[in-house]
Amino acid sequence: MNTAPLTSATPDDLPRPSPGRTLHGRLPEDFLWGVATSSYQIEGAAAEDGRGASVWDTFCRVPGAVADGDTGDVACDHYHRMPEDVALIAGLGVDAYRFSIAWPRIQPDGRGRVEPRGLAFYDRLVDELLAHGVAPWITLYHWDLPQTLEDLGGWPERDTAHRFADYAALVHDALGDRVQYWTTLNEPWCSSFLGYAEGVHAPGRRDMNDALAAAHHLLLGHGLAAARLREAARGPMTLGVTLNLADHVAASASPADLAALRRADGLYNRVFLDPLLRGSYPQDLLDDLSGRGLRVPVRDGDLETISRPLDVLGVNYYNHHAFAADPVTADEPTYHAGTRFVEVDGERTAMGWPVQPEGLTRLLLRLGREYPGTPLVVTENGSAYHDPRTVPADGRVRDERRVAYLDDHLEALARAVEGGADVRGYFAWSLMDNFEWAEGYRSRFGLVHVDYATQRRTLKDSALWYRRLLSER
Ligand code: IFM
Repeated sequence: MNTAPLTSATPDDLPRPSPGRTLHGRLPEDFLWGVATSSYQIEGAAAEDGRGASVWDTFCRVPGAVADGDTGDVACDHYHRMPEDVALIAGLGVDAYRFSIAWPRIQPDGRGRVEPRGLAFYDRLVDELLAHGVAPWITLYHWDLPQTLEDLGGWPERDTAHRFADYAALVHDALGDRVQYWTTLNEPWCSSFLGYAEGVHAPGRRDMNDALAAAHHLLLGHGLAAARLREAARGPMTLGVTLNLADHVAASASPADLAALRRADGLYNRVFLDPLLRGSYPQDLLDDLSGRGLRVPVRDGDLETISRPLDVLGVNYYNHHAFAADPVTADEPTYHAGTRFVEVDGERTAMGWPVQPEGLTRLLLRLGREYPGTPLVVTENGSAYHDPRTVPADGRVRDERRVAYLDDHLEALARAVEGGADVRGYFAWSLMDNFEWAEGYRSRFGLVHVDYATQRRTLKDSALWYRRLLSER
């Protein structure tokens, strides 16, 4: 166990003043504050207690797929350090902790046989959180599809949606007596388009029709799982789905660039928002796709299943892009056909992502305007930097750019609330440095520094700043 002091900093040393006094009065009284992680990014223990392989275990072994050949085999070793990590979370003063369940720990083959040791881990985690006064916020799927299901066709196969609903019901049977907050999917855009069209995330396939089928079956899986959870609910339940959404802009006001923006928005935001919140796919998107020989495999009744009311829409916001028309690729059956990114000036994070807090205000206001009636929670927001691998000798990780990023985005959120957006909570991404998918361990998103050689955790200045902000409520 880590017995070293978690930091040497004092509140007075922190870079920016806490926005607590100016922020809290502008947010709802019961605003929920949290930090977030996901299973494969932090747990490690990849081959322990009967856990099956996931698509990410396989993908990490593909030469060149992940930076530096990194894997999640050990990650933050959270599986073995869970009580210490829960104490850390509670020490920040958050109301809730958003984490995901690894499907292959619960059903090593993605169907049938249940692994009790996997369920027992999450059972202990939930109890530990509750004992510390922190509400568990469960995400059922944050990208670790059991490899056996991928071998049977993965998300492009309709059956995977039914297997997901069975798995969701199993997890709810075990934890539903103590957990109020349930998210079915995290960022289905990444699972479908990065995983099956662009091939840069697991399972690394490149076929746009497969990606569209995956997107639809993820949505169907959400709807089927949500129905099972509602039926089984034994107490108050807050049920939702989390999307990564962006406030994209056009590179110019030309009709061609505006059309590129419409297409980009369709395949990034509206492809999920419309089926979930309006019960239909956007017609302009379907027309664009069919013009390129592409289709979404919708069957009768699917959209009713997908569009049952949500208690909350989770919004993950990091940045947005400017889009211009690209006539050269216009007819290709690919994800980016007819559009291209245009570089925008300004600050960037270690991921190369532009820093655009104003986009969060616009996005939240747009959701309230165009998809009214569903409360919003920002379920992820944060920034990666090349923080040092080891903590400097004075014990301080001075991540002032992350503090500024959080401060500016919280101000942007408060402005959206003042403008009428119904935003009920905010989760910083991420609790601690972790496995950043295809980027491996290079980019650090944590409020808490992890020294991967020793697994020592150290609160960065951003963690202290967040803790002070929450203590000022
Ligand atoms: O680390 C990821 C997370 O798993 C999903 N949302 C975006 C984060 C940063 O890339």
